[in-house]
Parts: sequence; structure tokens; C-alpha cells
Amino acid sequence: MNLDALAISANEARGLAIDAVHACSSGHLGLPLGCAEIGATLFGDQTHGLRYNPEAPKWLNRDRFILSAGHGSMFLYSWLHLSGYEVSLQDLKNFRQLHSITPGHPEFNETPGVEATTGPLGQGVANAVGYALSGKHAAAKFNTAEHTIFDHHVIALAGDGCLQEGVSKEAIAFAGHNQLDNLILIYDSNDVTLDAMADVTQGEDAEQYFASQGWDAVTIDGHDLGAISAALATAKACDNGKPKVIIAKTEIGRGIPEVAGTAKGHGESGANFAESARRGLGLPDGSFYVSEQTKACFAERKDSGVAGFEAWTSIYEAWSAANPELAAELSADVAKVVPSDLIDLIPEFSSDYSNATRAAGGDVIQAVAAAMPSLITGSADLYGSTKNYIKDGDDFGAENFAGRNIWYGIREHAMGAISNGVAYDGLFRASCATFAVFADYLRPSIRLAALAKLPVTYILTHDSVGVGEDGPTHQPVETVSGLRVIPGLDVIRPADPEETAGAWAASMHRTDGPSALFLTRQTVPTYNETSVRTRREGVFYGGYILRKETGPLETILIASGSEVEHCMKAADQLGGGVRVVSMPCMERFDRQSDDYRERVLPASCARRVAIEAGVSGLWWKYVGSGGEVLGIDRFGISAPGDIVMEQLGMAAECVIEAVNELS
Ligand SMILES: Cc1ncc(C[n+]2csc(CCOP(=O)(O)OP(=O)(O)O)c2C)c(N)n1
Repeated sequence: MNLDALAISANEARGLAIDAVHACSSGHLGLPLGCAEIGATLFGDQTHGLRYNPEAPKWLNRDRFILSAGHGSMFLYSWLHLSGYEVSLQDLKNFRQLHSITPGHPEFNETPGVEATTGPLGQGVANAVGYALSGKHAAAKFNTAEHTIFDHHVIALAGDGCLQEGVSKEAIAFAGHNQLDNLILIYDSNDVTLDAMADVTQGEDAEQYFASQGWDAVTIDGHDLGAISAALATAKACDNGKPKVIIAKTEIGRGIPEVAGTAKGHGESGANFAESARRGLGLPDGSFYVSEQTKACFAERKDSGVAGFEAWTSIYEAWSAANPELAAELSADVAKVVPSDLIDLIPEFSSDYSNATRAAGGDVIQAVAAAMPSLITGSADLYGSTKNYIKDGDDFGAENFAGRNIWYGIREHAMGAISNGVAYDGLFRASCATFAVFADYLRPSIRLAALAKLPVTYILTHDSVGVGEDGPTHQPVETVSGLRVIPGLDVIRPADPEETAGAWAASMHRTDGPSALFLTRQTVPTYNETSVRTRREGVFYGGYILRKETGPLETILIASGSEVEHCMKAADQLGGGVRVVSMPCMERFDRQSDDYRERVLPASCARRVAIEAGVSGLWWKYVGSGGEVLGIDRFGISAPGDIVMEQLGMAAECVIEAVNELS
């Protein structure tokens, strides 16, 4: 497509955005208008733009494009439509309407060509870093001297808002340090945010900042099609170990003179000037206009994308034939295949095993990693404590992108968002670890993983006040339940090593959503009286009978994690009418049939006590108003863990007392 044709398509994309925002009287025009030439180059320039095939949106070697500034969603929808993705003109007309595939902010799984759920600013930058990490890992694992299967780029578009957010700063540092030179960030530098001109809130020298992080930076006129194309060409060609940023100076809202270049250009107010704007852009009367010329140009562009895809497919086929094992592995990775016998591939713990569940987790991850080559892991500078290092997995980094252990540094938020990027890419199973109490630092990314149904596994150790001496800053009390309220997230808090094995297996088998594994710092018992299989599979059910009553059922004791011990000890003393239910995962239990739940917690038995070393609120639904919950509805105490637990009522005697007080 020549520059004139690109320029015309840019203005028509502006028209589409204006009309869509005008139609629903909401949305953001500033970016789609300000970045129209960037969009035209990315999607229209067949030499230096994105490598894509709209007929195969998941092509393994496509360039990945992430719109981090998700509020500019009409930018993405317009260009996907023009490029021939399954986003129709009618879909653009339904922008932001019920059941449309053009929601207010881009949502993964909703729209072909949308690579990430974005909107919370900054996340997309870190997702792109995750995509870049995944691309490097894939190239290192699967390319051979004869065949290159993966050599795509990851291109993100972000604004001032994304770059002001801390998560992007963490991710940018990580990308620079790990030399992810397959990453290109286009910075829509329009000097405007939402409330005001950007200089009210920022004053950094972007080029210097990126250079200091190990990036190559170039500043261009973001409306100059030739300059954008040249910058992309340079960025793509240069494998120098540095991620690239193209700082594109743009005018927000360009095309609507009444608001362009000002904070008023950011949102929907420019749509009030739709008619005059259309005329000014040289568009004919009538809305949602796309010229025959633009259609023809993009049809040609699509043909070249399809041809590129076909050329790659023949390389892929030759590679598959030459490397059947690698090909089988890659296919399994793409299909998210999990060995059906994974639960049996994790060696049983000896009956006298005595350690913390984080230590058990450290053993379990070795077996899971051996069974699932797609598993990668990472820690926010806490491998020594979180124990999730894959021993024969090597370290990920510029020296070895095939390494499976990622060193995130103390960057929890980016760790979460980068893991999401890996999961969006879908080739590898991402897991990552930190202290449970710092889950708050990655919570926005956990929420998005749940929303986007990403199978990320969080390993959150030191899961209660049992942390002890580090004191209340490090003792989670609300964290476990705080995560349970995120829809779609499985929070699993295993009680013993076998439940820890079950927790890992359950999280791996769950391919449509994230799981958080809460593991103890302190030693827990091993409940040998119940079979290994029952304990492991019990986690899949979320809650199960760990000790069955020996006489008529009188009382049910319910707990998760380390507090199961108190129930077992209390049951020893309370006699044969007591049932102990281990409830490692409320969400899984709640998904079971009525029949199963009734079998575990029969309605006929109202004498119930639940205990967990955390806030009590969510447990009431299992004990009912006739029962009792022993929790910790306050912050912890700095003292040895066992003393803190006892002081805060986490003890068998307290369970017994509570039972005896029930009518
Ligand atoms: C985490 C987060 N905080 C706040 C917002 C609300 N918000 C959406 S866009 C925006 C301003 C972004 O400025 P910029 O990136 O410069 O976008 P532009 O004005 O250029 O479109 C804000 C504050 C958000 N989407 N996400």
C-alpha cells in the first residue's frame, strides 16, 4: 500500500471511530484519531507493518499487537475490521452494546485479533513483555539450525497513562535487563492525559529514561507515515539485545479541530462535531464510510498476509517432519494438553514426611515440571523461601532463553502481568511466586487473569500469621479471603503434602482460569489415616471428608490448610460423632453438585465449626447461623509463629470450646 492509500485509510479509520463513538455517545476518540497513521502503518504497510493473517488470528508466528491503552479500543476494532478480521461494520456500529464483540475496552476471547484484555493502564505494556518472553522462550525451544518457526515481534501501543503506571516501569526494567529485543513499544506521546495536559503530572525525558533501562529509543512524528514505517523497519531489523521504543509525537484527537491537542480530545466530546469532522477529513456524508479503494488495498494486504502465512506453513511442515518430537510437544503446548495421569506422576510423600507445604510444593513442582515441559515458573526474588525453583530448568535470560526459571526481581505487579502475557500467548503454562501477603502487589493482574480466563498459577507462601517473627506486615490475615472474592480465581490452601500435590495437579488441569496456591511457612502434619488418593483428589472437589465419623454424625469441623490440624486434634478428643472436612478450595467445592456437597456437609447436621487463620466472613456459608467460625479478624502480632497462632485462637482447645458452646 502506498503512502497516499495509507493516508486515506487513516482518515477513514478516524471516521469509523468518530461514528462509533457518536453512535453510543461514549468511548474515547483521542487515541484512535491521534494514532490513525500508526494504525495505518501497522495494519496496512505490508513490508514493515505487522505480520498477520486475519484468517488465522492465532498463527503461531504472527506479530502480536497489544493495545495497552485499552481505552482507545475503537482504534483496534477499526483496524481489525479494515484488515479483514471477523469484525464487521455492524460490529463497529454495535460498539459498547450488549453482547457485541466490540466492548468498551478490548477483551481477550471476545474479539478475533484482540491479544489481551486491556483498560487498566500499564497492564498491556507488561503483558507485551510477557508475550516477548514467551516468544524468546519459544524460539529457543523450538527453532532449529535448519528451520525458524518463531521469529515474530511483539508490538505494544501505550500512552502517557500506561507509562505513568508503576507496573509498566517494572516491566520495562525487566525487558531491558533480559534483553527482549523482540519487543517494540510505540509510545503515543501526545502530551495529554485525561484531566489535563501531561506536563501537569510528568516531566521525564522519555528517551533518556528508556535508554537508562537498556532500550533503544527514537522519537518521530507520529503522523508521518514514512517515519513510522522506517522506525518499525529499524526496530524489527535490529537484534541487538535491546527492546525498542518508538516515541511517536502525535496530536490527540487529530481530525476534530475543536478538541484536538487538548484534554477535551481524550474522550467522547469530539463526537459532537462528527459531521464537520467528517467533512474536514475529506469523507463523504453518511457514517461508517470505507472507500472501495481502501477495501481493495486491504484485500491486497490480506493476500500478502495469507501468502506469508502459507510460506511459514511450509517451513513449519518441514520442521515438523524433521523434528517429530518437538512438533508433538509444540502441538501439545498449544492445545494446553495436561497428562491425564498427572496426579499419579507426582511421587507420594513418605508417611513420616514432616515439613511445610511450601517445602512439599518445592518437591511437587519438580515432578510437575518433568511431566509438563510447558511449565515455567518465576519468583519475585524469593526462590529461597517460595521454593518453586525448577531444579533442572535453568535460568531464563539472554544467555539462555530456554531457561524455565524466571528471575523477576522485586517486581510483583509486573510478575503478575508478565505471567498473564505468557498465558495470553498460550504456549506455556506460567507460574510465579511471592509471599502471600504481597499478593496485594499483583492483585490487579490476578483480577485480569481471572477475567480473561488465563491459567496462571500463583504460588503464595507464608500464608498466615504462622509466618511469626516478621510480624503483622508479613502476616496475611485478609489476603486469602480477599482473593476468594475474585470471580473465576481458585484459591487453594492445602493442608498437607498430599493435598499440595493435589493442588498443583488441580491448577494444571484447570486451563480456563487462574489458581492461587497458598502454602505454609511452618511445618504441618501428614494425614496418613486417609489415603493419598483421597487427599489428592479431595482438592479437585474443593472439600472432602478427611476423617469420617465412626458413630452417628453429631458435629462437623471444617478447615483449610494448617488449621486442619486443630480439627483433627479436636476430633480426637470430641469422640466418634465428629466429622472433619478439609476444605482446601471453596470455589471448587461450590462448583460441585448439590448431591456431592450434601454428602460432605449434610444439612441434617447443623453443629458445625469452621476454623481458618484469616478473616472469618466467608466461612459462615458453610457453618450456617447455628454454627461458629474461628478466624482472625484483626492484624497479627510479631512473635514466634506458634505463639501468634495460639494467642489468636488457632488451637484445638478453641475448636473444642466452640463445639461445646454450640447447642
Ligand atoms: C489504572 C487506570 N487508572 C485510570 C484509568 C482511567 N483512565 C483512562 S484513560 C486515562 C488517561 C490516560 O492518558 P493517556 O495514556 O495519555 O491517554 P490519551 O489521553 O492520550 O488517550 C485515564 C486516567 C484507567 N483506565 N486505568
